[in-house]
Amino acid sequence: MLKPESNTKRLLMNTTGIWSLEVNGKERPIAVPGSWNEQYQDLCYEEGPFTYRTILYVPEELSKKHARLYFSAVNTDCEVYLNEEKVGENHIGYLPFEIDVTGKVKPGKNELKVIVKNELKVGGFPSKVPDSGTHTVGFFGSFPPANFDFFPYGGIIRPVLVEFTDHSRILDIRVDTSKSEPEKKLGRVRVKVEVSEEAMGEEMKIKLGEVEKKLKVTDRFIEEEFVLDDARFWCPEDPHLYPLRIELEKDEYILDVGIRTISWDEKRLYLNGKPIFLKGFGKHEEFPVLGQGTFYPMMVKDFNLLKWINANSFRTSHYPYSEEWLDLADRLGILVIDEAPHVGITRYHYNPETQKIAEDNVQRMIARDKNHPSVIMWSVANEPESNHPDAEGFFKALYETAKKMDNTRPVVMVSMMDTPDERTRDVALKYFDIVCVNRYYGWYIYQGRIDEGLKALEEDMEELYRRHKKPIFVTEFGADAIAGFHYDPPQMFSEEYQAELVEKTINLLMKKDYIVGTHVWAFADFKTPQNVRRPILNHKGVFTRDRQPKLVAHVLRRLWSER
Ligand code: GCB
Repeated sequence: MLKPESNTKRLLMNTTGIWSLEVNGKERPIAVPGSWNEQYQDLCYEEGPFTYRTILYVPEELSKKHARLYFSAVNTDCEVYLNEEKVGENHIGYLPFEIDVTGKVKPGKNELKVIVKNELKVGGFPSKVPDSGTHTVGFFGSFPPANFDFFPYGGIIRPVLVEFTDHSRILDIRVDTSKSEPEKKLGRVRVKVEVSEEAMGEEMKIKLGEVEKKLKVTDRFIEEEFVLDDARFWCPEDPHLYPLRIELEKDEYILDVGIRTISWDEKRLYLNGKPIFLKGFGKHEEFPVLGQGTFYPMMVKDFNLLKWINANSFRTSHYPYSEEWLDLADRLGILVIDEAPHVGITRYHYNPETQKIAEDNVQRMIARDKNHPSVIMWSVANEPESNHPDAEGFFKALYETAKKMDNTRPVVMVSMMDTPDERTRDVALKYFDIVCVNRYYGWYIYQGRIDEGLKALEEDMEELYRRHKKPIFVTEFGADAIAGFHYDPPQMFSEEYQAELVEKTINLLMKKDYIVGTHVWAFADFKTPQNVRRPILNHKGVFTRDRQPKLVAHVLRRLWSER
């Protein structure tokens, strides 16, 4: 599935703006994209279902075209109606879905209606704390009872677009540069194009940079290879993109291509054949008032701050972000670990039906993001209950699904298990290409004792490497600091404590030759469900929620400029 685009042969209608929301039979305005929870106090904790409505005015000539309704993401369950006819439904958040509405859009006025529900469910997505009713304090007493540590925002969170094209059109493009030979500066770009039945017999032009190929479409799947001598390889220092243009008589699609390879061995991760160390963050796509709605100024600001702080990567914890994040990452040379919307997975997910849904989600994430050079790794989940015996088959299947879709990138699962404590033995981690773990020494364990915590962390890492003999990526570590809280000697929740913990942890981990990355949790403070551990926000941000630096930001900027 291709992201809709506006070009000389495609027309995009964007419905961004004020829609109408029906709550208990009454209409009120609602912004799309956005989450309902932050636009109205009385809807803060509501799961819906609520009914969204907007009007689309369609010119006569467009109503004869091929029409694709594209929802960039809706959280979570939704039914879509066009002029009172049900045209589609979707049941996972953070991923796009499309509905073919050719012949269903009338010339003139059309009503688009979307019924949205964002219900936390035990064993579902989004996941609910299994036995929340029995606990009153701590993480398990959270309200809303999300089985994860960020606010469960609902609504039409990303743009809704209508794309009009000719019936003879390009359906999908896949670019693979993995057979390139960076040491010889030889770029090999395989381009696979899928077209509609109506395009058969037409002429197609495929142009990469200055090289153009012409061919006759005799199959719905077309494959071509471009070999570039003296290619400019995409990398953080030189994120060069070659424009790829696919043209049919009445359709075209333009895509930026970065030529790069990614590989790994027992100890290291390589970009274009050279070892790379991942410096960066886990983060969230959320902001006051918007909730989880797509927000372009925040993206630009975050990339600006990633560059300022000398980071080279981030993980889209704990769900795929708006597509523009990846466009910007391609353009600015930031590496991305792309994560499926699988957070808070427990034993209640380990059944064939949910496994099928999870496999589908992984496929949809890869289908959406496969062509981005910035995406260097797929993460199939964050912190599942992976010490449960039934996790093994479930995650093995997710690994295989991802590999079948794309065997050019490492596939990982982010685990909080597999510590020296036998009870945490991870039954699934062994299937994955790189060992990704979240560790909170000096915070949740060894509270207030950074140095003792670090000794334990070192033993943990050494044992982990001995067991797995694979590169280790510490995908989370960190400490809460409430901006403006200071204490000497450093105490938990002070800016000094966070800065000391982060600096000492990085200094320790960077000495280990099997560690390929350290991601601080988190890039910025973010809103969570209510519980005694969270004063409205999770305060592990290196930046505040409005993107101002804490003390640790200056420390990281220095540390990451030195190595
Ligand atoms: C984790 C989770 C992340 C939390 C973080 C924390 O391990 O992956 O979602 O926000 O810990 O701060 O507790």
